[in-house]
Amino acid sequence: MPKLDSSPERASQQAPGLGHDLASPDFYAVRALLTEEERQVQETVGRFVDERVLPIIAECFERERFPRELVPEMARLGLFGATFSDYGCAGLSNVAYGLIMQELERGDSGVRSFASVQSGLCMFPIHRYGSDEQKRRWLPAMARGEKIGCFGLTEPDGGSDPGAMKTTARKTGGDWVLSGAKMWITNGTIADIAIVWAMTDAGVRGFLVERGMPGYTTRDIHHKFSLRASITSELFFDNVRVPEANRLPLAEGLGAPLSCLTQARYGIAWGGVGAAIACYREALAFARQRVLFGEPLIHKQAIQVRLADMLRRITTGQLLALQLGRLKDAGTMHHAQVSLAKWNNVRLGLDVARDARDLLGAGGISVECCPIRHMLNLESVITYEGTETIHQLIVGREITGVSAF
Ligand code: TGC
Ligand code: FAD
Repeated sequence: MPKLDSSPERASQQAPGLGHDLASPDFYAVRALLTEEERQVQETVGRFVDERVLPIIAECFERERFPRELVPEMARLGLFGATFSDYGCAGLSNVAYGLIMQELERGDSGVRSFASVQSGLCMFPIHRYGSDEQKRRWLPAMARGEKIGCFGLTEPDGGSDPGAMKTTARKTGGDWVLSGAKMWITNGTIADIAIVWAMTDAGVRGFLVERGMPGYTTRDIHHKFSLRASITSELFFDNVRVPEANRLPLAEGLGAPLSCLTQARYGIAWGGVGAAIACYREALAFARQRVLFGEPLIHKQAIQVRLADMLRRITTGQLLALQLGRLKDAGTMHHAQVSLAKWNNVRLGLDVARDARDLLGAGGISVECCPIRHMLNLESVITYEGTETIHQLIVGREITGVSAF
């Protein structure tokens, strides 16, 4: 069998075979399809996750604490707004951005969520739909991690149908007056700026609501069994006066917030693979060392079938994400392709996490083992950014031409 990676660190973990690489399974030599820069980005972020995220994340999850101390470090690595080449951003390819998301989610979905929201849901709409002044004011500070953003689309009465939103913005004089509430908002209570989508007489519009504006309040949602290392909040708007200068001038209609979702869903499609890799690695390491019925578990056919099935899912997810990234870099990606990838790769992450949890036996219910944390996190990931059903219906609409929502 070919040796996949000759670095001494990796080689020390290798036994013969293609799927054994504990550092990162690469059964179809996907790494060879990356550019040198993309490989370097993956290695750098992978090191950050190994050295800075993994040592603290179980404690964060248990204590319901977002590791905010990591934000400046992520900024220094250029992880925020990484695909933009202006305003102090790194100017990376979409594939490199995807690999960042994969590595972060190998650490924890909550850490990837923070980066997704900052980049895909906040910096993206300012970059795409904002005025020059809004871009100059917010983007460099957000790239440096000095200003944090959140994205308010979902409302208490339902998230799948954002076109039915009840939050309104009325024009009075030169200003807008926002009324309503948003729910399940990542980063809400720590955000300096909220990208808020509201219904106006002319349809959906986007507003930059700043912390401290009179009538704007936020509150954390507690008692979550999922994404415990991520902040999830409610936003309330009690007649908040927002100047016209804080409206995103180029955002017109529901297509604008939906285009932001495309960015975040793209990152999640890579992230699901990262979570699966973390679980697979732990299951494989356990199966190698756990001796039952006189021999390590890897000698058992049923265990090999389960490991093979995990690797099959991861490998198909890697190839899907990479081709999606190449389409995005070529400018030809369609949002329905993102839906299929988000659906497939989060589902595979959840399935691998659940099976790895079981393979670890009783120990698998401990927070010290990563699969149960990933499994619980992925219950959020499969719901947010469009539920699995919504993505199935988006693909169904592409096949049939019939909207069945
Ligand atoms: P529909 O008629 O399909 O679309 C209205 C207009 O928007 C266009 N469009 C898109 N454009 C870009 N990207 C997309 N993904 C787009 N989807 C649709 C569409 O072409 C149309 O344009 P035009 O010019 O013809 O007007 O609208 P609909 O009301 O039928 O809705 C369709 C549906 C159900 C797919 C949509 O509402 C939907 O995606 N619902 C799910 C909502 C959702 O995903 N919410 C996520 C909230 S944010 C979040 O969860 C953050 S988690 C953060 C973290 O990582 O922590
Ligand atoms: P609903 O829309 O009420 O759906 C309920 C059920 O009905 C689901 O199973 C759904 O699949 C099903 N369903 C819906 N429509 C149909 C249909 N037509 N046919 C068949 N079945 C259907 N939102 C933000 O705006 N910003 C954020 O930062 C954000 N962060 C989040 C963080 C977390 C941890 C979580 C859990 C959610 C977050 N969300 C955020 C909200 C998320 O986007 C919504 O939860 C999601 O869009 C689903 O909306 P809902 O929860 O209201 O479910």
